[in-house]
Parts: sequence; structure tokens; C-alpha cells
Amino acid sequence: MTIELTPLPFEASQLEPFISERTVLLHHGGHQAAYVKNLNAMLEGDERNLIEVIGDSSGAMFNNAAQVWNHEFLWNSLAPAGQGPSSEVDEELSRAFGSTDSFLTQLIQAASGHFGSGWAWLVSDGSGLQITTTSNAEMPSLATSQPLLTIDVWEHAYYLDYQNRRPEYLETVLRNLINWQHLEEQLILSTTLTHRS
Ligand code: MN3
Repeated sequence: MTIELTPLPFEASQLEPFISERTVLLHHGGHQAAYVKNLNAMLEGDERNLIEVIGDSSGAMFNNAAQVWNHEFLWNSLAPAGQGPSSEVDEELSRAFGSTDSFLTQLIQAASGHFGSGWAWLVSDGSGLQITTTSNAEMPSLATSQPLLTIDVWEHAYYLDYQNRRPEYLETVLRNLINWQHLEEQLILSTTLTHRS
């Protein structure tokens, strides 16, 4: 099947001033589009969907497929500034991390400290919430955990706006642009996890 470049769920300028329109356009229309194009070139005549390809491939095919999925999840993890967590989400995060603020601090620390390219995640593994990081195109196991939120720590995500200041990028973006509604929807999905395997 042909993999599509899914449109952004907001206007490219709507994450300003925290992420510039220029960065969003290059990230989505340049980097993510290239993963889609590379993947389609490798998938010619292949009828599997994206999740099936991710679960059953390695090397360049896995890398491009996983990066397509990771970027779709990234854009859904972000939203124009002005939202906050519902009391339910605040309660869940407080149970796992002490408070929502402490959750953000721990996520920023984990993402800042990740060596090289990759992703930082909030996941639910059915028994609780965890912060984790993955390298390059890797993602948490979709079979055993539900990602709730991700942030991209590849340099292309922040270099135009923040140069080498990764902690400042993370501090700014995670404290202003989290799509709390999407996080809550993923949290609700995760309650079905125990029935999945
Ligand atoms: Mn990226």
C-alpha cells in the first residue's frame, strides 16, 4: 500500500514563537516527507500497512517506516500553546511522578540526557506510566505499551531555532506545546492494553 504524508494537525505557524514556521515546514515537508518517499520506494507491490511493516522489517525499511510513525505521533503530541491537562490527566501524572510539573522536569531531563538522535516518550505499559528514550528511529514496543506522548531530539527538530541548546528547546516546547487532549485520549486507549496480548 502507498504510505501518505499525513497533513499537520495545525498550521505550521501555530507553534510560534516556540517552534518557528520554518522549522515545522522543513521538518514535515523535508524530513518526514523523505521518510515517506524512501519507504514507498521500498514497498512497491507490498500490501502491508505501516504498523505491519514496522513489526516485521529491519534496516532501512524499519528505519523509514518507524520514522513515519514517530513523526505522525509527534505532531499529534503537540498543539498550539494555551492548553493544560485535565484534572484526570493531572491526577495520573501526579500518581506516577509526584506532580505534572515533576513529570515535565523528568521528561526534559531524560530527553536532554539522551545521547545522539532519538526520541523521548511517555508510555503506559498497562501497569503504570514510564518515561523512556529510544535511539534513532526506534520506538517503544507497540505490542506491550501505549505511547502517550513523544518529543523528537534529532537535531533537525530544533537546530534552526535553538542551535545546540537542546535543553532550552525541550524546556520551551514541553512547557508550552503539549497536546494534553491527545495525551488523555492515548491514556484512555492504554486501559485496553491488558486485553491486547
Ligand atoms: Mn524529526
